[in-house]
Amino acid sequence: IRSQYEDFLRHVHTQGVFKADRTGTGTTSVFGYQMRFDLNEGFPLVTTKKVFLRAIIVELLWFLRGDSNVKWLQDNGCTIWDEWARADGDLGPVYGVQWRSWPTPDGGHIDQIQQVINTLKSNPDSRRIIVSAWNVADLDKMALMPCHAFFQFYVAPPTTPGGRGKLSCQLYQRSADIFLGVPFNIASYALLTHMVAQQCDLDVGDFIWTGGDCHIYSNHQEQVALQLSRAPFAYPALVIKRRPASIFDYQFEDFEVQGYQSHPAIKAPVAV
Ligand code: THF
Repeated sequence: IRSQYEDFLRHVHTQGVFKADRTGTGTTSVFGYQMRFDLNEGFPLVTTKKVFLRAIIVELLWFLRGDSNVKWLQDNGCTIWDEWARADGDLGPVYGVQWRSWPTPDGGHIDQIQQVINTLKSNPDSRRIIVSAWNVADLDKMALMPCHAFFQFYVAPPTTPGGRGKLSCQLYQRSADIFLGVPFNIASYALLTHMVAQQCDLDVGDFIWTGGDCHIYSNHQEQVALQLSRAPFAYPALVIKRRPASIFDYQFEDFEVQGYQSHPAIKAPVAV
């Protein structure tokens, strides 16, 4: 049984330094950390507290729509972005907008997700299979600057003739709310890796999570102590029940997680 997340939580809980932050909450923080999840060992949904996959799936589908208004999220029962939305529900040119329609200086738009799919199919050895949400020129128009900012795909070639390549993904997350956000972020990118692999006829490899400012908010300390007193269970399994026509055609009902055994949920306030 693997405990990459719990080891990370414990590391920052015990080794972190006190650091003030934008939200005024205060944190215990470590700069730089990496976790690796072999997606063949199971789906990396944290088990030491109950994590609600519904919000994670809905949020990922919302990114892939290129959407930046919380209305669609709310209509689908996901409220995790409400705190940051403006009166009309909009968040500015956040993740989905940059993923699907990064604006170019000549007035055009780049669909980074479609480009990733195309490159994985045509040139899987490429070292340029990257999506960036960190659009420097747009940062000041965003309700919140991207935390998970930059990710890269990598294909390990087949090991047998006629075999399938293995798709890995590495994320760089500049700012990581370890207790509330990171379990969501890990599951979200693991799910995306499975979806991209399915669309490109690849097997899954590793999801690698790399963090910049990795912090535990001061008002999450008790929750973290409780979580660290619990022993992890084995990871569940992800089943994708259908192969949609494109990476943009997945629906909530296409996903099922089987055998998710977890400890009870732990409530905590989110820093805004
Ligand atoms: N801001 C902060 N301070 N932390 C974050 O994790 C974070 N995000 C997104 C944007 N800003 C952030 C929003 N993502 C929850 C989970 C993810 C969020 C925001 C909030 C949350 O409260 N989770 C609870 C309840 C889940 C539910 O309602 O279903 C939990 O117990 O997990 C990270 O990218």
